[in-house]
Amino acid sequence: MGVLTSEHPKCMTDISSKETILSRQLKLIAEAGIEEVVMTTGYFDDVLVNYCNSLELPLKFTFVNNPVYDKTNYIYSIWCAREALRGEDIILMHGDLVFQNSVFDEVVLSTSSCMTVSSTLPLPAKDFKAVICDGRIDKVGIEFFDNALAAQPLYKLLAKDWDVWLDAIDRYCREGNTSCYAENAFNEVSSRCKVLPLDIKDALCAEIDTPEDHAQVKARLREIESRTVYMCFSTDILHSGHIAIIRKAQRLGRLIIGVLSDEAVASYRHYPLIPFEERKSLIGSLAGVWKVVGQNTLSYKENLLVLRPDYVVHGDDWREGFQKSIREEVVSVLDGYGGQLVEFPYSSNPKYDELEKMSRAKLAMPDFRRGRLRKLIGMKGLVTAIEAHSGITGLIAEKTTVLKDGKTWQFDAMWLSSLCDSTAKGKPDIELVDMTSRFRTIDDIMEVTTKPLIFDGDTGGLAEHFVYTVRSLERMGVSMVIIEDKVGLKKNSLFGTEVCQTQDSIENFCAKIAAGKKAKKTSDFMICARIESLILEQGMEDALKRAAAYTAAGADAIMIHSRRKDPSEVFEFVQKFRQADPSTPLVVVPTSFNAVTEEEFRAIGVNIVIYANQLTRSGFPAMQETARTILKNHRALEADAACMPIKEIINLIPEE
Ligand code: SPV
Ligand code: MG
Repeated sequence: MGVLTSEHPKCMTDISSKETILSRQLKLIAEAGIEEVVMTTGYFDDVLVNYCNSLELPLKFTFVNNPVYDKTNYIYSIWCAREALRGEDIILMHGDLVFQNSVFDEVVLSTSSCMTVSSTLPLPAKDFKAVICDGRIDKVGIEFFDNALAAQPLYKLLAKDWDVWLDAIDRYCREGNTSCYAENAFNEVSSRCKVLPLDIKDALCAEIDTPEDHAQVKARLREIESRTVYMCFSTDILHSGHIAIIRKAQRLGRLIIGVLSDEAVASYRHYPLIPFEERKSLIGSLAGVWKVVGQNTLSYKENLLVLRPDYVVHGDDWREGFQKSIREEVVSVLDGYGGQLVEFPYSSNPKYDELEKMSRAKLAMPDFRRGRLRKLIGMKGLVTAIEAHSGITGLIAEKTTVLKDGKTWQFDAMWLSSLCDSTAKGKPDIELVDMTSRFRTIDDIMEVTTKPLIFDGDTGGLAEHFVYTVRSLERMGVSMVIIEDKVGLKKNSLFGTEVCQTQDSIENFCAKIAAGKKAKKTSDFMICARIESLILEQGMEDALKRAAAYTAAGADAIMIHSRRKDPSEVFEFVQKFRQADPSTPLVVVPTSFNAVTEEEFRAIGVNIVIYANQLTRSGFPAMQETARTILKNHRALEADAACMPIKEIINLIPEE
């Protein structure tokens, strides 16, 4: 090695601008959580000791000097250190060995004793080769060529195997055989210590013996360390499991983390507790993260094609479930440019499940839940809500997800319909079910869900009463109340003009809105004015006039209702309203005009689509049919096919 080693031992040779062979080895050892290092020294003993201490790594060193290092081989150095080594599982390595992180990780994680070998490298003329017999290492030396693989002196040795080898070293040295390799002693006892070959193929694990080796290893290390690794993070509660996977991923190269957008997180999990920008800066400040970027969709494709990382890292849990198709797409994109997927075993941890539960619980709290509807509108442009009138329908709204076109779909919010709440209680939808009872339904739903709730406030009652309703709803964490501009005995709008219904005056209704606005305590809570002009056949002009007046009175949103199958009057209203008012959120309830898709509504400027009664309307006939079947047959057998199995119904709602 000439001038490179004229002032220090070979292991202190630089292999990059910031590392020597030894500092790199010791850093990897410390990162793997190993605490004790036994180092045999010889040449420049004091330089080496001072150097190791100057690195300030969390390692406890035991230095053992071989006083006759120039006359013996490393078998004797090990013998000198035998007392410090006996009875322990150890990693054994030569001081001039350079290996990439993943090689060391594999050695450390090996559950049996092993030696690194390569099935792809040509057999070296002068260096170690290992003879493999019955799947284990039989002989190690430079002289073996048959049944042999290139091998490097990097071992994991379990105490039971190592002690056998150490005894053989002991025997050798006592007999004066101190100029051979320690492996000569191993070869005599290999049948009694089971060391398996660990095939590292083309990965870097090389000794530096010459200036040429040195230049080559430096260049390979530079290439390896400039590799990039990509991971996607959606979490807003960072725990030690995340840190552990970041640590592992960064060992493969420069770690880029794609932080999932709020919208993408909300589409498959729940609304993030911490907004995107904050999650991004939090993750970007973690040690070992080279770069953070946004990931706008659950699909990795867009980012992978731009960043072309050498590796994508993920837990192996995504091989099943809704992430399976995302994984398949990642594999195919990586195949396209020669990238590699690295999957770490996923183990669910009750501690982390508990944290996830706590964050869900937080989402359900009034202050967290209330503002989420406004945020979702801002984020998505168009949000969907489905009817809920009980705990169980709330759970359906909360948990139903559909995987389609590689995306996960779920409802954004819940609609506590007066029609369905009344129907569930066997009562007509005429404001007969009083607020106390309606609040109980809110409680039932809130208790088992986290999504925002839109409350159907009917007419809102007298303005003097409405202010109290607003405060109660706001306190409970409801996001929006919708009140309709009718007075007197309210009937369901879908009756239209078939029954007697009276529309409120603009002045009166504006006063009610203004009173509600004054009563509310947070900017999160929204009061939506519902216009019944089209239902009551008062014409488009009236509807638009009212919309302008209601927004001027402070309405946070406008709902336009219609009971026509043909959506043209709703479309006309939305388009005309949007010309005058580009921002006030617009709500529709497409019960009659149900052929219109969400995308069509979005395109004309609608912000909330409410599926107001479909769960009640589908559940009721199913129950009625089951009752009839039992009556007809005088037993329940025939009804069973339409029923959910008992086991499923009792498991439907897990106990907390
Ligand atoms: C409800 O669901 O109670 C509504 C919407 O108010 S509608 O029934 O269409 O009037
Ligand atoms: Mg209603």
